[in-house]
Amino acid sequence: MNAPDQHKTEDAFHKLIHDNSIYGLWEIASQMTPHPRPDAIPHIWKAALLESLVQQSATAVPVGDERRAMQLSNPGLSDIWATTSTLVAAVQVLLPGEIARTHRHSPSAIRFIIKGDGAYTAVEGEKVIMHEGDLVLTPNWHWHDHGNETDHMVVWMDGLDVPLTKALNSMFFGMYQVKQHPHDKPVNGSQALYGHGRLSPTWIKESSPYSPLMVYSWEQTQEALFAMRDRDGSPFEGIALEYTHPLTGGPALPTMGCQVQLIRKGEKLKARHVAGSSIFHVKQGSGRSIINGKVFEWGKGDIFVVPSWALHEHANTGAEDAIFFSINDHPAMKKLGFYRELELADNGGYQNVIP
Ligand code: GTQ
Ligand code: FE2
Repeated sequence: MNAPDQHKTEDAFHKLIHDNSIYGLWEIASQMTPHPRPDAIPHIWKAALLESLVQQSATAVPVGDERRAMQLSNPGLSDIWATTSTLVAAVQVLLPGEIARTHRHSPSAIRFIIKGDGAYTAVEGEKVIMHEGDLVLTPNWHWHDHGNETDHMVVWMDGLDVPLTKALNSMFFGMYQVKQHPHDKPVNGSQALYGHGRLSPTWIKESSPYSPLMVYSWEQTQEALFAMRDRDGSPFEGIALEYTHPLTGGPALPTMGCQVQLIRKGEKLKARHVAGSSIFHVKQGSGRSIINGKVFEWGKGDIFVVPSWALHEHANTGAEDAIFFSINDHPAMKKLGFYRELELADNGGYQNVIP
């Protein structure tokens, strides 16, 4: 058989298999990339932009059935409801007197309070009072509503594992029958029970995959960070602390990790890859991160993304200590056996940190 005839036969064969919803491995094997090549790109949303949008949103959009939450959409992803392939972050605004009605969903959610004290998220009817720098949890399928009974605007960053939930075809959502679930539990009750570090109530037997502590106060977080300020910390992350489940020591939520990190004045951290994505909020300070070769200058209030496997390094170039709050998909990645870290070695080659 001569070559042209053979190719004709192969083309016919390809058409035949494609018409029957079949593809050859030889046609698609390049998708087995040597390492992750996410469509999500490194990106930063600057505080000046976010603050201006926050102010404008107050008059431009009411809190209707949906919350006034501006979802940060990764420019590289075709799915607009995604900041990374697994997580979405948003900036939410609640004005004095407003109530965001009670609902629940299978994605887990966190709030990190950016501006304003005294508003609340009620989780299963338990009011959790929010202060700047606090981390508030809304575990998967828990009824929640938000309210602002203060005289000032409150702003927070939301983080949810929406894209992960969608990828796993696990999205469930429901509205509560009435606007607000009865607030019939002690205010900040979870903090009274679980907010005392290593001291846990013995009479409560149940443990859940999510943390029973609904708020991690900034006061405690800051105290912990600065108590460790003189330690070496991580060469990649500085003084980095994970918010943990008080009963298990595991992550606060089963899918989404939350962490805070102190990058000291003058500190320059090392570069590495992580299989898993993160979204950072700059709580204070200023500096520079290089993500996949691109320089991102950051300052207070900025939000930026490190997609999976992007080579990234952070440096504090400012005049004060810098603090990041971040969310990541590492708990999900670890449970599924996908989590990896890879450090760039001094010789320019690679060296495994976690093989
Ligand atoms: O405040 O409950 O940014 O359900 C996205 C979905 C916030 C919320 C978001 C939500 C919420
Ligand atoms: Fe929600």
